[in-house]
Amino acid sequence: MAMAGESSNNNYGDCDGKSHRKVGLVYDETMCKHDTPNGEDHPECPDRIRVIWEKLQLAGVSQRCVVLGGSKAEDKHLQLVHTKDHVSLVKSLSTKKKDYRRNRIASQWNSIYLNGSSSEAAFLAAGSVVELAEKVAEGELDCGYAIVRPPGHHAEPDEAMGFCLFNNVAVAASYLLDERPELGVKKILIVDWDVHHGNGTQKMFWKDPRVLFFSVHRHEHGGFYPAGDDGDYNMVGEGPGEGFNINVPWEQGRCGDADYLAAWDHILIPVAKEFNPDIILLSAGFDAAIGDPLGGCRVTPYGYSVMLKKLMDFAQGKIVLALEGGYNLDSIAKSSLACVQVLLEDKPIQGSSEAYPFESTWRVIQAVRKKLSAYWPSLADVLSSNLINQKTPTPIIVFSSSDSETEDYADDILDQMSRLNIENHHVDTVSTSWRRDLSKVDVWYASFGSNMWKPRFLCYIQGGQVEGMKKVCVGSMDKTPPKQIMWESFPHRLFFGRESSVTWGVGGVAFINPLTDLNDQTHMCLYRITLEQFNDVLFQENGLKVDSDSPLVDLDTLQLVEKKGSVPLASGGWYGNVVCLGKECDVPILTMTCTVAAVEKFKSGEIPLRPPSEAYVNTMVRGLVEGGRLSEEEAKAYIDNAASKPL
Ligand code: X5A
Ligand code: ZN
Repeated sequence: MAMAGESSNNNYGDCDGKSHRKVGLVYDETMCKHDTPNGEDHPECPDRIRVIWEKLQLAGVSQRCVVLGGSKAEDKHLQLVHTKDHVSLVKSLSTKKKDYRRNRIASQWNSIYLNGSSSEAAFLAAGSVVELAEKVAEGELDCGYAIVRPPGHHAEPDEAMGFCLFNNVAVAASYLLDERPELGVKKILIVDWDVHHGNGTQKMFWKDPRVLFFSVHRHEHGGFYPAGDDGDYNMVGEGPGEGFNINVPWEQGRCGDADYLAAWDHILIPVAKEFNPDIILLSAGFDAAIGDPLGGCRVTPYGYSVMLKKLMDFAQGKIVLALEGGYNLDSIAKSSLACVQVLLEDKPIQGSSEAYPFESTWRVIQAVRKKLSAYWPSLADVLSSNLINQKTPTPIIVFSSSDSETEDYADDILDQMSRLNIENHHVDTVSTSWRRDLSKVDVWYASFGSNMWKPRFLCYIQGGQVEGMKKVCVGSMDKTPPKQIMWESFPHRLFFGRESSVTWGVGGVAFINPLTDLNDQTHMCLYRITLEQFNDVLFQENGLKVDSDSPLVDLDTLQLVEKKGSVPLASGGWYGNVVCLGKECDVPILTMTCTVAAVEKFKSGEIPLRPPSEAYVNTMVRGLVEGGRLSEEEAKAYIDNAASKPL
């Protein structure tokens, strides 16, 4: 069993005489035994809680906490939120000795694996949160952190899902309210900062005004796990529980400290003041942390510590953290340490965040405030435009720093830029006519290859070079950044062909079949740019110079593309076919790919299909992940699939 338990102490007054808070920690090695049945890798792995525990020990903070071993949940407590059937099914898993029977049960749930120790771990995880919450409610401890697994917040009354078997936090909340009325806990605030929506917890307290459930999560209009509308901000609870369920559904990935703290300052904190909880339970998943492979967000340990600190102003600091998700071992260990240091109140929080929230963040926050202001008057004020107009600046172009030839490249850029200026001058006096006309027309450029990564695409507009690129781009004559960016999927087949490219070296580049196929979906990042800029992108994509006297796509060609769907260009080149994918806000969506004839040659093998190079894949994955379209896992699988399926 644990090296925990024995190191328990009550040394919460520090040697400097300052009184510190009595912080409980639960850790029990037994919960590491829950694992995949055949030793396959899985992000929800035993090392998650081990690395957290080791970090707290190495930092010397666990020694200053009251350490508790795990304790098993009682059936009757689990049944406060789960059905009898669900509790006995999970209990039976340990006695069903055959793996195949457990595998069959697991396969009937969504994202669940089971082994012979899963049941024991699940009972310990739930029981440990109950025990810790009880001690905090009684006042024996001031606050605490239960380092438990399997996680809990996806588990529904009659269903395990999303790596969760029992809803640990929900069981603890119901236990305090229903089984221990003498403790005087009448109102509980549950905060769920796991990157996923706490669908299970929401269900369990849907009609219950004693529990205010607040979940902030990546939602992407229902596309992010757990998919659907449950995590929408319109889901406010029902009956007596109406207004006591608050969802903050991010529309995109990459959210960081600024976004989370904005949700705290403009939603959670004002509501918490009005609700005035007797205790706070925190579904503390660390999968919104920077570096998490599933979350794609960017919260730093500093961000977590500020969020936690702000919550400690309520319920006289009675707060219980329970681990939920979090899959980057280093990130979860550091974030956990930052949180425990806040619980101990041993030193001021160090750090800073410089960015502003995303535009989409303000949109979400305003929508939530509007919807919830019917129940929480403090949300009724309109946010000042000074506040919501603070935006994160466009990321600067990243130059390769690991490359030994950096200096040559720098020279190269200077060289090309200066030539560009001369040409600019020349263009101004001689052949500006097409540029002037086309600069007045907007198009959406739909990218499906490396241009999905914004810094890479910006090289075609502003000039420059990013990690992995072999050459410097001169950019467009008009260096204005895209006016708008959005993501969409189109029913075209993505594939990779050609032996190598000038930009990425050996390996295929991305094409789409210009013909639609309703069985296929290609993710595309759409940039709203001028038709002049689109021509400069086309020039560069096809290896041509940007100082041409005539455009590849003029106003007549644009009309033709809109009418016919696609038009091959005189330039030839790999991307010698301009395709119109439709319209958005009355602006045509254009992309560039090969011709239908070339697709036939790819099919017959006359032109080879080729998987993309590593640098190219990495750039596409970065685009999909940083653009908030897919998780890293999903992005890799998506590209892998396109690169390996026969045409
Ligand atoms: C607890 C948690 C995530 C499930 C993701 C399934 N679950 N694809 O983070
Ligand atoms: Zn999660």
